[in-house]
Amino acid sequence: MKINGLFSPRVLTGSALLLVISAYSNTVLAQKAFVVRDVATANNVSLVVRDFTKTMRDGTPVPFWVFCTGCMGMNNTGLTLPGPILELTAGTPGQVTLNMMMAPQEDTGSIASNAYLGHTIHLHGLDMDTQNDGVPESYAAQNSGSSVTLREGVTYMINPPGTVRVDDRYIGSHMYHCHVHTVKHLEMGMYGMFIVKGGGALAGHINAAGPKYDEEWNMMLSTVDPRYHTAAAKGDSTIFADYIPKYFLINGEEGYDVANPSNLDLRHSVTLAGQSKNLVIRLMGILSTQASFEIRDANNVALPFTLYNVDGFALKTPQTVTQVQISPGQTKDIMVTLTTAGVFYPQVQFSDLRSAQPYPNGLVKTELTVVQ
Ligand SMILES: [Cu+2]
Repeated sequence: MKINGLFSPRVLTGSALLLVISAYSNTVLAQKAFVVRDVATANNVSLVVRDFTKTMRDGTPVPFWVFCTGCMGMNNTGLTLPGPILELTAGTPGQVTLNMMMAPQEDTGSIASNAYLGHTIHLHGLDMDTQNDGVPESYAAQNSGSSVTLREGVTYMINPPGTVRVDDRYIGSHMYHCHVHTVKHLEMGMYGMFIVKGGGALAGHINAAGPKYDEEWNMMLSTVDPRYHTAAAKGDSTIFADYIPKYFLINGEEGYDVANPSNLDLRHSVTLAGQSKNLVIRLMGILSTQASFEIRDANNVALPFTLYNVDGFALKTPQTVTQVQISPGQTKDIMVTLTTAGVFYPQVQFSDLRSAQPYPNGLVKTELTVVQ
């Protein structure tokens, strides 16, 4: 499904799934049609894994493996990188099933004898018990030394009947990703956002103690080393000995184009309607580099915002800053209060994990338009 025009969230209610339509632009330069991404509640959702070739801005096709909710059977439309956003209301039961039918594999052979085969879902940040944590090594330790069952696809139970682990403390942004041969499968795109939201009186709050927000914008930061995406990059290949990222992504998009500053691929619009508006930006780092986030105005001045959550948990004391760092595996939820009309540039500078040197092509800009 596609819609045209500026960000326009709509809510559709279905029988089992709540689909929220959010907007992302695609990488086609000539047309700015937005790609629509599904948000599924994690109360009962089934995911499959599909091949997905993305043409990068420089024309290079890069193969990915992505999670998909609506791709049962031969229906492979609606593939996105990252996969669908999973949302769960704190304290409610959740079931996330990985259906392995037609899933692309890293290698060939028997899943029983090749540890690099199969896929899992690790609910990063939710402190799951071992049976539901999607980590082959710890699963094998509890299951006669074998992780085959796990890697063949299972149902992950969050807050199973009689048990509540993911409660109001978890309101914030988490992630999910495959944990089989993570160095390969993560890079291939097997990740998505997992957002825990408050229910009842906490609906629309940034965390259990924090304020309400009016608008939300989720940003998943990732990086791509195309060498990892080749067929030769499998098993214990020496390709994995180093990591040389070539593409830097927010929500699977390359954003700001240094060669063409007027081209912006990620946009969000907020209408004030005579009031100030609180915009929460959830930053999720599934990246293999370091990253720093800022919001700059048209004069390149960094705006202050408040950091409320780190790794999906509330800070005791929120911090007002002009920059936050996002490390691999980290999430940070910030809130900015918008009071005046204008165009602003939330942006991420990716930098080398070891040397801390910014990558010259590692500035990814988005555009926030605030209208009265
Ligand atoms: Cu996998």
